[in-house]
Amino acid sequence: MFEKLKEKLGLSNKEESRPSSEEVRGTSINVAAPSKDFDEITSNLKISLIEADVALPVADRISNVLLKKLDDKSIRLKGDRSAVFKEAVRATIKEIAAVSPLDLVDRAEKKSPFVVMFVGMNGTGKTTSIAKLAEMFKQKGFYVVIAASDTFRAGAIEQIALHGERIGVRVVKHQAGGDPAAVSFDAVKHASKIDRSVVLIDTAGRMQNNKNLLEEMKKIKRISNPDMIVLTLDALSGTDTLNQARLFDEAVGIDGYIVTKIDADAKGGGVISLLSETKKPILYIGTGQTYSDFIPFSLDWYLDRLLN
Ligand SMILES: Nc1nc2c(ncn2[C@@H]2O[C@H](COP(=O)(O)OP(=O)(O)O)[C@@H](O)[C@H]2O)c(=O)[nH]1
Ligand SMILES: [Mg+2]
Repeated sequence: MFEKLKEKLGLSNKEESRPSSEEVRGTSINVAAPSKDFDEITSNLKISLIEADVALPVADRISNVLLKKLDDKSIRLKGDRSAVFKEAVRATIKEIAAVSPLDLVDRAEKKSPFVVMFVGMNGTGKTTSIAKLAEMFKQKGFYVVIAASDTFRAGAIEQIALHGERIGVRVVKHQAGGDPAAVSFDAVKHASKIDRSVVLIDTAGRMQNNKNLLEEMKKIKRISNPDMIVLTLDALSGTDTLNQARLFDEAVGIDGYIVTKIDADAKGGGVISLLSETKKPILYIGTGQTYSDFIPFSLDWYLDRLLN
């Protein structure tokens, strides 16, 4: 997924900027390129970022910070100049997208039952991510209960019940069309009797303008009193990622994200906007459809793929 941005950053074009072999043989050389060069580099970078789905204000911020970094000091380098710019770009994005990390397992160790409610648009991967987390928590020795609170979409209860059977965790469910808040209440009540328990609440996909569903989501929150609310976002939604994050945060308050389908051919910029504009952590990323295709998010890991 990262190839496009990498290419567009213009960092792969080493020919133009490579110092002569004589220069390279020296120890450390001072490039001191004229600042109009830097202007051009940063404005190219800004265009590339926007094309890679980074939101305009974020692309602006990145290119301004980069320009300042490059202007502030003459660049000393041994060898490949593009590597130096790459490092400057990496440091700039790290600075702008830095968010305090949040460890879900660590939180769960400290409170039982640890209740997490999942929200997100239809098809973004709530149910799949819950199954992946259920498997992970089970492997770590937690007692896992899933609340089948998507009572709205046809087949949703069966889908999560099947995951529960496969993984070997309890799924609390009512009839289709039933009250999703009541399901979450029962799941929390059941888990309260057991030490080191985790409750994962699946909910129905929300459409931006569906007021009933938004109200229902608020009711599940009120009744289940979750320790955390996690929003799932599809990496393929590009610039809409940020809109979704803001909408759900306004409605129920979001503590962190799971970004799914990183394995698909997304441009990758949405993640940078999301972090820098909301300053909330990405907890995990989904990298495929099987339970093990799930890894804790790290900005370094992400930037390695973006820039190397
Ligand atoms: N390739 C890929 N597909 C995923 C990932 N996460 C979820 N999916 C798929 O996305 C589709 C919708 O997922 P689902 O969990 O039902 O979404 P929900 O409507 O939010 O509950 C399913 O076909 C999943 O297998 C992921 O990380 N990578
Ligand atoms: Mg679902």
